[in-house]
This record gives sequence, C-alpha cells and structure tokens, in this order.
Amino acid sequence: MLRHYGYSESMGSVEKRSLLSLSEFRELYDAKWPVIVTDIIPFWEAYRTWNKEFFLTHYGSQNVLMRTVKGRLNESVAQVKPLSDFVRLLDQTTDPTSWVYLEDELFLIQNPRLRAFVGSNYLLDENMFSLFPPEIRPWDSMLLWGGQHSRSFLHMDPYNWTAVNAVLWGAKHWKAYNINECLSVSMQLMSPSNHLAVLEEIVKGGNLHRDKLPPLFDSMGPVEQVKLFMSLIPKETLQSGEDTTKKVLKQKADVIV
Ligand SMILES: O=C(O)CCC(=O)C(=O)O
Repeated sequence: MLRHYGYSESMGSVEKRSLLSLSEFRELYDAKWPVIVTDIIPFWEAYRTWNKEFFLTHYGSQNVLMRTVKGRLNESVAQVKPLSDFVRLLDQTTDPTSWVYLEDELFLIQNPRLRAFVGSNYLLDENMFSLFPPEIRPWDSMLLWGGQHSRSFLHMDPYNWTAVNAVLWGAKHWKAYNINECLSVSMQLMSPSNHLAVLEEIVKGGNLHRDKLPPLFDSMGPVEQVKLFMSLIPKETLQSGEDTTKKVLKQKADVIV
C-alpha cells in the first residue's frame, strides 16, 4: 500500500508527512505503520506556551504521578509528588541510570483549562472511544514529561489502543531511550482500523462473552458495532471502572505535601 502511494517503507527512520489526508492516514498508517505528522502540533496553544516556567508558576504545587529510577528500569518507583519537585529532579538527572519520568493520565483531565491548550487534530476527530460509557472510557490525554535517558517498558497498551503522541518539545525515540528531555501528550485512538482489536481485548478480558453478540454483528458498520457492544457491557464492569477512577483520584489527593 505504501508503494501504491509512491512511498517506500524505511526500517531506519519514521517517515515525516504533512498535509496528510484522513483517508491516506487511515489506509496507510493508522494501526499499521508509524508516521510523524509535522503540521498539527505547531498550531497548538500548548506548543507556544508550555515551558518549565509556565508549569512551575501555575501548577508547581499540584501533585503529579512520576517514576523515578536509580539503577535499572525494572527497579523504578512510582511516586506522587508536587510538580515543582519533579522539575527539580529533572534538572538534577543526567545519568543513564538515574532519571525521572512524569507519566500522569489525570493531570490534564483534572485541569480542564490546561487541557484546552491541547489543540484539535483532524486525524483523531473520529475517536470511537467517545462511544464508550464514561466509566470505562480511557482518559484521552496523558501528560508525559521524560527527563534525559528516561524510557518506558516495551508494552502493549490497555484495550490494544493506538497511542498517538504529540511531542511539544525535545526528542523522543521509540524502542530506544530519550537522549534529550521531552514533553508530550499521549492520546488513545480507536478508529475503524483498530476497533475490532479493541473489542477483542474486552472479550479476552472476560468482560463480555462473545455469545452475547447477535449474528448480524459482523455485517454492521464500525460505529454501530461499537455502540451495540457498549450497550451489552455488564453493570458490574461499569461499576468497577468507576471505582478505579475514584481510587486513582484519591491516591493522588491523599499525598501530604
Ligand atoms: O510514550 C511513552 O513513554 C509511553 C506512552 C504510552 O504507553 C501510551 O501513550 O499509551
């Protein structure tokens, strides 16, 4: 398909594209092949205004969830600390065995005025996670602020979603580690390219038995499939999603600063 559009698949670097149409994105890249889109983030308010001073001045006392590492990645410790502490640690760490990584799924959700600085993205407008009941809908904007050398485990995301990363400054290397500091926002995408993989994860997790789906399910369109599937999710699963959100919010609020 890449060749059909006149591109060659490069294993050495991720292709950069601009003026990418939604149909081309869906056909070529979405849930299939990595791509860097260069003409969306520079138009965001977050791109223009989010820097260390901005966060320290307006949000320095707020708690954030971060991972600190001294030694190996698998010895990392998850901690809740004020954002100002994180920035102090960020400035202190330059050693590959000692770094910090802010990974907070709720910070932007808890600060809607800040979330509004994240602009629109025509490639994500049709995110089918919006069809999920709120109790089990993934939060859609995880703030990621990685110090030098910070990294994530190789992992598969919950629901098998496609993570779309908006890098606001710095540099981010996939399947490697950060050479520089990097601030980004990660959004969880469910589109007609991956919606069946997402629903399959819910079945595999034991939250809905395949037998509950009517025979005409396979002949339905993606949006109708997701709506029907969501209408069959048991009440206990929704309750457990709501309880998890409350628990995470409480954990963050309970930390004595
Ligand atoms: O960028 C990372 O370090 C991990 C992001 C991630 O797992 C996600 O966006 O779901």
